[in-house]
Amino acid sequence: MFDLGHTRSVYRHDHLLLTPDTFVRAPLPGMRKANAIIHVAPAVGARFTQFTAEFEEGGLMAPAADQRFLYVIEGELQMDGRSLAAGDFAYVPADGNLTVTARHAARAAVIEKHYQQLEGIPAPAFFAGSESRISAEPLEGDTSLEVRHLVPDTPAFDFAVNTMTYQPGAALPMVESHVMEHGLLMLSGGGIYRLGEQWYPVKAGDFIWMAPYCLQWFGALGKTAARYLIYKDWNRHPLGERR
Ligand code: UGY
Ligand code: MN
Repeated sequence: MFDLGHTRSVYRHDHLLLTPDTFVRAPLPGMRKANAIIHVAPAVGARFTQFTAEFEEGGLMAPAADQRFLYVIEGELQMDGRSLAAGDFAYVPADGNLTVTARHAARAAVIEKHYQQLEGIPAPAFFAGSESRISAEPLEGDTSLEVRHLVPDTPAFDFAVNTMTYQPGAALPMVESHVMEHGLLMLSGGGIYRLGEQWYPVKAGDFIWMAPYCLQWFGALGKTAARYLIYKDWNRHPLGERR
């Protein structure tokens, strides 16, 4: 049902908030019985792309041209002879050449980024994991805000993906502004996100892109925890040189 042209989605020079009512689905090359909702891409100035891959029964997604991180949101996916259920994730290096298949309907968050190699440091290898097996770290000692690092913090990786879980009322301790950009998918709950000069109500299913230096702050509202999956570029010199 259209809502007289109204939506919470916004597109500003330093951020995007995209709500599910504005999502557009189309298959990417190499997808069969599957669609992509491309949330962010170099088309808006981002240096990565993030999309939600939606699989039908028997769906397939071909290997990526560069490194790929995949987090299963719903259902189960098969990759490299293993099954990944909701909350499981996998990292595939640029030369990984791994196809993703779905026996039944499933959805995954997919992040792809051109890999920036550091001189003398070998590129990372494939790995898979499960969010439930990652230990939670309180953010700056605040136990009501837990961070789980899904990608090892070693120099071989040029990005990080974390989940952040806020108990109702928990908030970021400061307004952040940093050189890293973010792709953020709200997984559950909701709250208020400050982006640039605006404050937005956000909830599960929403996607946010924050450009470098976008002012950002979040406070969780409601009676259940708010949780999001967040990407950032990481571990590389801002001039992009191989050092
Ligand atoms: O890792 C981060 O920069 C994170 N604290 N940012 C955010 O949640 N907007
Ligand atoms: Mn941040």
